Amino acid sequence: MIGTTHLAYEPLTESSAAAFASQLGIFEEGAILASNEIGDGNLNLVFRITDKQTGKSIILKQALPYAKVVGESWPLTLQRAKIESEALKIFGKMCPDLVPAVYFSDEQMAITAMEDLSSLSIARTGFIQGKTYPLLSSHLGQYLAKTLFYTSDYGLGTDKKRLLVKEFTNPELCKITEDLIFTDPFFDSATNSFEEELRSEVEKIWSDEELKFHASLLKKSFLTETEALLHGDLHTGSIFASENETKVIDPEFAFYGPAGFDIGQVFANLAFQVIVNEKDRDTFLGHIGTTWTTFVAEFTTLWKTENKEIHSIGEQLLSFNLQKFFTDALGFAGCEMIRRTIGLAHVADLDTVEDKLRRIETKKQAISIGKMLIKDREEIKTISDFLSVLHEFVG
Ligand code: SR1
Ligand code: MG
Repeated sequence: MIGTTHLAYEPLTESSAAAFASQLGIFEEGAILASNEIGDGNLNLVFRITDKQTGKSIILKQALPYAKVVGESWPLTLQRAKIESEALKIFGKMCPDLVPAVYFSDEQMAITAMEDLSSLSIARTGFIQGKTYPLLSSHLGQYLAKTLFYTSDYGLGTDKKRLLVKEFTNPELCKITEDLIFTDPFFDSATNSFEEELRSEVEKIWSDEELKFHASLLKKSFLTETEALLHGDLHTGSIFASENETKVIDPEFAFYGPAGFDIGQVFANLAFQVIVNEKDRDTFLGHIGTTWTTFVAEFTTLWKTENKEIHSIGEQLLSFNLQKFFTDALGFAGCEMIRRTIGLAHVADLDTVEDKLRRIETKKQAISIGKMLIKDREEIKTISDFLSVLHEFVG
């Protein structure tokens, strides 16, 4: 295994990544390694390192000291690499089948070596190519229930949870989310980006005081609540999928926050497919429903069987918490939908709709659904209500 103390940070190249990987004790001594930079995310370098003879491969992920999506004018510290590797280890213990294995991490070099998932596809990319991944939503429901329960006061116990809250403060990435999801889309901010044809819809958002009040309530919840250790960026670009498997990657935004935030990001990103994918619309509505019903069933079991807060086991508090998570999730989903449509870091589900008129139409639908979820989240009481409302909006 490589010594770490002497390593000073420098961004890897394809050849230095191969040299680094060869020292990790993962490959045979003298193996000839191929290295390819395959990162298409917003923040990091990602190398696939393959032993040319055996085909064995790993992923080396390295944080850059700036946001790749914008460039060096947006500096970022490297602390997120440690947050990500620690979060992967924690979530991996709770859901070993749903999280990539971590082989090695180095804080100075901001590197994590992990399982190569290239036999799977990024779920968003697969959706756009027409895949629907039948097990995705039951897997996501289980992932959400386990990670959100086991890191909560109820699953972890209050003393251990307090220590973990401190470990996962993650101020820099939380600030990105705070600005990009809860602030900038609701004002004329330079980070926003949208087609001119959407301007009148966007200006309506900026002048809608009721909407902005509700967005600021959701922002307050994001800033102040510490219900569970969240993934923090659980969109469909953070999920690898195949017909049989699902793996949740990239928890560099992990922090203690409101449980509904992760659930809401899943809802929102599946809802983009409900909007654009007429052929598989019912399947994606089904995915949203199954995510929630699986989450409720699994969370309820964990609550009743593994609750560390002996005084909290009552059914009434369980129902209260589940209803709160659901209402919060709807509001957070609304913010995510608006942000991914008119803010920074759009989603390919909408941006790759080729026909411009249709693209604008789908984006208007995303904005309308987002606004409705933010303002009317308290009125949508059940998952059936939510699915009916979504169905009505997409006609
Ligand atoms: C500057 S980072 C932009 C976005 O990329 C990440 O995946 C998060 O979604 C973040 O908001
Ligand atoms: Mg990411």
